[in-house]
Amino acid sequence: MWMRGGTSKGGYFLASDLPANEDERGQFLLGVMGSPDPRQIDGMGGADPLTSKVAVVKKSERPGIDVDYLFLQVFVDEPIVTDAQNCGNILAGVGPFAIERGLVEPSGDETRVAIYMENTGQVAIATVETPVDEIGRRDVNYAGDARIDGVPGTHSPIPVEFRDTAGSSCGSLLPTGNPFDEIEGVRCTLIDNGMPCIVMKAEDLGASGYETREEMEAEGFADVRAKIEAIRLAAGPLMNLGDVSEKSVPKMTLVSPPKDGGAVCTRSFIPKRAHASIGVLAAVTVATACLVEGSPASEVANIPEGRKKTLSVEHPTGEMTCVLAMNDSGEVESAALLRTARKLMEGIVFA
Ligand code: NQM
Repeated sequence: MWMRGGTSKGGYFLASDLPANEDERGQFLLGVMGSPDPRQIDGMGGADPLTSKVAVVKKSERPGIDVDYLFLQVFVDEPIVTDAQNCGNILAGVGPFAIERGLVEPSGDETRVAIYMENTGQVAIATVETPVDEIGRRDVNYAGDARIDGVPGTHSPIPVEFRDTAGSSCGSLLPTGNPFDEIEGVRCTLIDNGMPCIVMKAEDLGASGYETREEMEAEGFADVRAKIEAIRLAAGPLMNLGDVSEKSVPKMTLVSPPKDGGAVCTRSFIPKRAHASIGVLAAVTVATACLVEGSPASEVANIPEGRKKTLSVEHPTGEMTCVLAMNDSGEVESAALLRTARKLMEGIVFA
């Protein structure tokens, strides 16, 4: 099934429909997407990392969990398929897909789907609208009034809740134990609250932080991009990620003061191409960086009072609202976001 999940798009497969061998599965998915090729002309990929994504889903045998979800990033212009990162946008389509494929029985007008995210070993709960249709069956409803920036129109809401995401890939929230480290002369917060990210002040890199995606990918920004990549390669081992030269993590986010009444303004690289908006777990992680005392992000962010904080993370095409709940020690305990998803096509794909 091809679906849009949040602000990403990709192929959703039953695990049983894919080769069990990892190398064969990788080769198959490269063929499906048409990679490596900057235009992905011979495949389904959209010549953009945000549209060259795969969800592999199966019924879960874990107690209290409905389905297991493995996310795979198919690189556009390199022959790489990696499970080294999670994806909270593609996650938004997993609940509807699982119900459509009969892995989860709809249980009322709303069905809560407990999803084990295999990439990071954590759980997300997605709530999917499943009203009774005109022939008396409960079915996924995709139409509705929910709007997310980066996607035209409105769709049915899919609230997604995450718990215990700290250290998902790096072992701890702040893998170096510091609110910031200085790398290549730039103060950087190395942080993982669901997605390994490096958060830096845009001004420290000579950027405004309000560039468009096109400006960030233009020749005039090449020096900034080179600096960002040098920081990323140096930080990988410090974040317990090893050599990250062929990995899609850590993600790189420049932060600046909010411009549209939000909490913080962001510009992200994932990690080499500029993001059109911001990843879901990346937004949770960057919002968390704003709450770390002494971090560069905390210097530019506008943080509301209270234990339940609604933080609007501004990005190049709008904003993403994260609701972060804090525990007694002031740590982020859970995060909730609103996403939408839509079924685009189902059928047989050829590699
Ligand atoms: O951070 C893109 C996206 C993502 C990841 C990327 C994501 C997340 O926007 O949870 O969703 O960072 O490669 O789909």
